[in-house]
Amino acid sequence: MGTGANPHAALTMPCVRSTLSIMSMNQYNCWLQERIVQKPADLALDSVYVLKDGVKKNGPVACRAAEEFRAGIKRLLGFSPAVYEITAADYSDSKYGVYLGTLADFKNKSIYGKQFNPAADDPGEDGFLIKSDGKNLIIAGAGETGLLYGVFRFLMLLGLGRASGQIEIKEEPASPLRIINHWDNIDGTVGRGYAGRSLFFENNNFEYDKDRIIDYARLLASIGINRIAISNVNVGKLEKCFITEQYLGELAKVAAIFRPFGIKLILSVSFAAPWSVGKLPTADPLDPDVIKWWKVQTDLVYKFIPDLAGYIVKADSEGEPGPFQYHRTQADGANLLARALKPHGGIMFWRCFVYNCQQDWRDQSQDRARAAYDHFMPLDGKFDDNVILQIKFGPYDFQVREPVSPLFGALKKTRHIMELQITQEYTGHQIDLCYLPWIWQDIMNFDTAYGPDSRIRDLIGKKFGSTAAGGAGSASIEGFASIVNTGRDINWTGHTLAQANLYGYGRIIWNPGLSAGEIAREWSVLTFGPGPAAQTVEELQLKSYPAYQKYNAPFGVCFMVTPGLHYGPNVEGYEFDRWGTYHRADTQAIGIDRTQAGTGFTNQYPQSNAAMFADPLKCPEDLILFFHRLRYDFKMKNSETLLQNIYSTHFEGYDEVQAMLEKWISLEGSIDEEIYSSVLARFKRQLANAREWRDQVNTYFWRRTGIPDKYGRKIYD
Ligand code: GCV
Repeated sequence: MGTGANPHAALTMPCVRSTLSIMSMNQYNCWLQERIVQKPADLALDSVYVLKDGVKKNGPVACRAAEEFRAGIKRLLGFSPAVYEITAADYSDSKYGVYLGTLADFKNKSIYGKQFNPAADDPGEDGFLIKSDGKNLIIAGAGETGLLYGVFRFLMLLGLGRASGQIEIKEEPASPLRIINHWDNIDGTVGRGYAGRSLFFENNNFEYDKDRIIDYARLLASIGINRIAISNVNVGKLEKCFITEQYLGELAKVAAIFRPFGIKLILSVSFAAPWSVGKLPTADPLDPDVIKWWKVQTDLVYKFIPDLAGYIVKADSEGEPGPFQYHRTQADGANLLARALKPHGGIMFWRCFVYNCQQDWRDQSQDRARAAYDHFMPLDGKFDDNVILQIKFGPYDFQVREPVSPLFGALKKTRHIMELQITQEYTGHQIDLCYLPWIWQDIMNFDTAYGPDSRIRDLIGKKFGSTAAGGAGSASIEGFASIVNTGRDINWTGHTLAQANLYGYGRIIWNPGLSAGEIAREWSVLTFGPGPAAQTVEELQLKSYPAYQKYNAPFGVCFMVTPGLHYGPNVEGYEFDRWGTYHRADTQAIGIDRTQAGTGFTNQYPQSNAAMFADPLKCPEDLILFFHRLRYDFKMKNSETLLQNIYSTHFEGYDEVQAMLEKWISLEGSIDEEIYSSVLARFKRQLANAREWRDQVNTYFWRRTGIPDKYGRKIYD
């Protein structure tokens, strides 16, 4: 929605990889630090065996995996192991050491006396096995990407001090699609970016530090990312031409950098391209010339990038063109592009962020929260089999707290993924600390209530249509896409502690059973090393989301944020605007009634969830104002009124930020100085922001109601 200037230009710290000081490297290396850890006593890590030609035959990702193993051991143990190529017969010799390969390489081989049985051991696509008897180590990928992920998992274990003794690990990612979306523009700006300028673009061109993009690909691969779109879904004038020869050569170079890391490119395209780029009189999806244009253009794209994963389109949304212009459906639009992609094995990622952004605030009959379901549910089954709908996790727009979109669990005949937002558009612009795995964990555990095993985490990754219609399998979520929080700042994410959000995204979509706490622990130790500092940082991460939620818009009411910019409070900023984001607070009550008696949004959920959300006594309290219009004297679970709870959460949120700042100050001298001072500067700004939220929100409600805080805390007139 709209665009806003970045309020923290003063905080940006751009960098070129080769010019970094050793200290800055601590910020730059994220969770892949160069830090000598304790070597597992008997593990023979100095000799690595790969099947002669095996790794090479397996492809560039396998070669990269072997190289990453070598470099990772150097990073963590300070020596480079020797890599030997051996023949199949040599396996039975059982030299002590590390064996890297794919399951096919190890088929029926006996390694250090153990028979390897790939059929029984097969971990599934992108999966791996790690086995160790305490002396030797085998890392076997289901395929070459699995090998790469297995290598990174072993290095993570080493970094965490968990790589000694017997190891028997079999892992495969829950989500087949693990996608990063950039909203970068060719002029170098980043849509909703808070970490400096684009990693890929500058001066209306592709302009990047190649070493840095390699490092970026490594970071992403180390957390399992396998797809990336590098440019904005709001497709600019020049970016529209990315599907032409003018830019395809450049895109192909970027694709080549990511390829050995198992990451494939997705291309953001404009639905109107046949008209705006191809100069046809129309972009109507049923027009034969338009159909032909997409086919010809897509054939050209695949000549340059044969393994392109597909296209992503934002259609009929916030000014982006789409099929509605031609009175066609979203399915007509998506299928048009899907058919051009089909011969190449490409996927059409079609976003469901379709809503009326020209609403009249006076009109109470429309409810933006209904839009995605209303537009897409009636089309279930009408999309081609290479269309994947990309659905924002909530019905609104990445708010601090929203219910999970009712499309999840409901769509049975259409492939789909969930969209998250790592970049902190509404969650503090990477000035405020806000640890997002906290909310993602809640999303994963949300029960869609479509029968047994229908929590979001249960629906992920099941083969599409693998169980009877209506069962969980047919409602499978094939993975996740997220708008990323990275840019040219030294530390990639502006706020060094926001690296945990990128790390956490990769980890939780790989394994949705991981808790926010486990992820915070891993990240803190990998980043700061084991010890009290890591423990403090872990604690801060875990406290940050609840604190942010408290000083933000209360109880799921959403959008009390500065319009356009989306940082800092503006209680009525969106109240009389066109975006459909109203809370309609008056002197007696606040919120939108989304029950049957109101907009009927609750009915988009299956019966039990609809009943839960529709009853203010059963509705989760942090969503109560999303679903209900309540009087200020409504009694909350703690027996205090809604109004009193609004006051209290805002006072508490501020106090919690102050306590976090003090905790951070306690780390002075025990962690990297640059990290310490840059994070300190951000905590100070966060405190100022929390103060503004606290006082503006509390004053607003005090002025509306004339009811004071029962504990007599200061509310300004
Ligand atoms: C890419 C929000 C943001 C927009 C973004 C849009 C989207 O509305 O404010 O900047 O545009 O989401 O997801 O398409």
